[in-house]
Amino acid sequence: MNRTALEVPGLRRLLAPLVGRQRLIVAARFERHATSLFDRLERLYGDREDFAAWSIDLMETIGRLHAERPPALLALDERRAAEPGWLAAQTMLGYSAYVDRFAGRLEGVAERIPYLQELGVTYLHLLPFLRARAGDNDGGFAVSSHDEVEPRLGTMADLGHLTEKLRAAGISLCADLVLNHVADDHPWARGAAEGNARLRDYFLVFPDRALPDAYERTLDQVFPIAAPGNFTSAETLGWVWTTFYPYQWDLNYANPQVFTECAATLLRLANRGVEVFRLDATAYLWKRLGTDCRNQPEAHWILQALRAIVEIAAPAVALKAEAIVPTRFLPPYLGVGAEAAPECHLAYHSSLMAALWAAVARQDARLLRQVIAETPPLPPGCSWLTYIRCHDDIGWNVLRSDIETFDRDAGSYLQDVAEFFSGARGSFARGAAFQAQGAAAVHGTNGMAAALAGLESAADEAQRAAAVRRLQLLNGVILAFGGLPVIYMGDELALGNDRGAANPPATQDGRWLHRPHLDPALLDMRHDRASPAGAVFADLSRMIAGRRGIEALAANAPRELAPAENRCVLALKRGGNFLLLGNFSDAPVIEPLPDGEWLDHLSGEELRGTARLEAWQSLWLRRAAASDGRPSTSEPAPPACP
Ligand code: OTU
Repeated sequence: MNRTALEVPGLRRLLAPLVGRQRLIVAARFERHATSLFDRLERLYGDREDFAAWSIDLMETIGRLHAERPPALLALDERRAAEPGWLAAQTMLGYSAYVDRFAGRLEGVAERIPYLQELGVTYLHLLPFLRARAGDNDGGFAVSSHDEVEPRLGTMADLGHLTEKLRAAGISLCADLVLNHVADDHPWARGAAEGNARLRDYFLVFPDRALPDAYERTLDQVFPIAAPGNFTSAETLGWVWTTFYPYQWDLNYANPQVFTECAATLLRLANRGVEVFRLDATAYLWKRLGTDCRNQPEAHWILQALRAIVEIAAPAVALKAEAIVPTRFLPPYLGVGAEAAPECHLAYHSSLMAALWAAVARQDARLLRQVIAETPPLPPGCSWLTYIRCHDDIGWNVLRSDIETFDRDAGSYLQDVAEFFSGARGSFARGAAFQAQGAAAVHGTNGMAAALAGLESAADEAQRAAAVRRLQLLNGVILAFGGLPVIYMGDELALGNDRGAANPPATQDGRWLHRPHLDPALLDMRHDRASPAGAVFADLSRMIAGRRGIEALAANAPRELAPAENRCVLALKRGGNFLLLGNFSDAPVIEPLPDGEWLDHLSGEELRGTARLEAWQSLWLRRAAASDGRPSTSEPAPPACP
């Protein structure tokens, strides 16, 4: 197929519904992105007979949806095109919440905008709010309609009003695009089950167990106890691919119509004012026999094609990869690597998140240093999403290969960490193991940050203060690391576990332990520094405000590990004049400082020569004078216990 031959009719169909200046603008964008778009589409679907007709229809769909884009968003498209680095700025701060748990309904979220502004939030991720499956629905990740808001939470009109208000407040809305699967009661799944052959081809359906068994030989399991296996028997269809819960049917991206549906869903929501899409479970989009069916090249081509479409039709939009995989698999999602092309703007750094907690459990920062050393610099405009908690469990297995660089027995290492957070051996943590039965199994850990950091078990003032310092230490790293830090709702107020969701059987979803409602009493306490809620809120607010003024903390500014003498210390340099020191241990330590005068941004204290770090204390040091006498290294420093 001659590519240019398709681009010409494609462009014509794309522009057909557009007039005036918008026609010229879109034509210019097409000029820049069409080659990569058609290249990826051809790689994916070029050997199909209907490829030419399909790809031209896709252009028509894109043009039609662009024609519906409201003027305010067209203006935003132009603004963003002029500031491609917006997500990487150190002024960006994220917040993630379930609509109902945060504010009841979408209208309630709008009422909480002043609170978000007080915290400094510029990016709000609302967990899935589209119509979800009746009954169990994985917290909304089983979507039944892409064109309706879940009635409990509001309406499409409410969504439009909310995005308008958020935009006016300088807050970008991030929404989930659950592109890997739909609910079994979505019209596509219903149609397939009722015998519609066109819709059956939207799913991965097998008449018997032959192929499912062959695939299973190399597949992992996301919910090994609550949802074992990757296939579900559906009466009229046979076996349907279901990576997650049996009621979440994986979509068949080998069918180009599925790609069109996905692109159209994205553009329709973008026209409602969604500015960032959290592309759920991106690693799983393409299946290949004999592999773990994650991170396949085709999954990247799909994302690259979506990116090109966004560049043409809604360039204000940013894409975020939710790929919970070891760090070495992440760069391609951000357009880094041999065969890479622009793909997502953001990617979750789940290894950093898990390694932070592992450092707390082991009182040892070596794994954390290893993960940071392995984190490559990103192209301009891209950013890591840094976080300490989210609505999911802390998945430990992403860390295996990093642990193996210094400890052959990654299994025992992680087992030790997971046990620690479940409260074993007198630990201060009050979390729970997720999808792991028996002492040897390692999967994930549930629990709110405050409970994991020791607030729930704290019996006296000293223990409470230690827990608050642990939270400040962890939050300090995600704020200073160089990325878009996202606070999980309630963590800013040391909100604890949802006690009503404690101790469910492993066959149920234990993640509800850390999905509590925002407690209005804690909100009221936020300015009372004597309360844990107020102390955490004050620490966080101080760091957020400080960060805003430090350009060296932007995502694209240089990051480097500095040597640390104590194994429990993380020393992270941002440029020549900013040094984060964090003590991941319950004993005070002395760390030598690089030459010169240093000023702790958090306490205002002046330091020279050495720094004494109390248990779990962190310092944000800024150089008072110039010149850095001390060499830095990206090697993990040698162990030397306090
Ligand atoms: C994502 O998660 C969501 O964040 C989960 O809440 C959903 O259950 C899931 O997709 C299905 O939609 O593997 O790469 O706790 O880390 O399920 C995506 C396990 C995922 C999650 C995992 C995850």
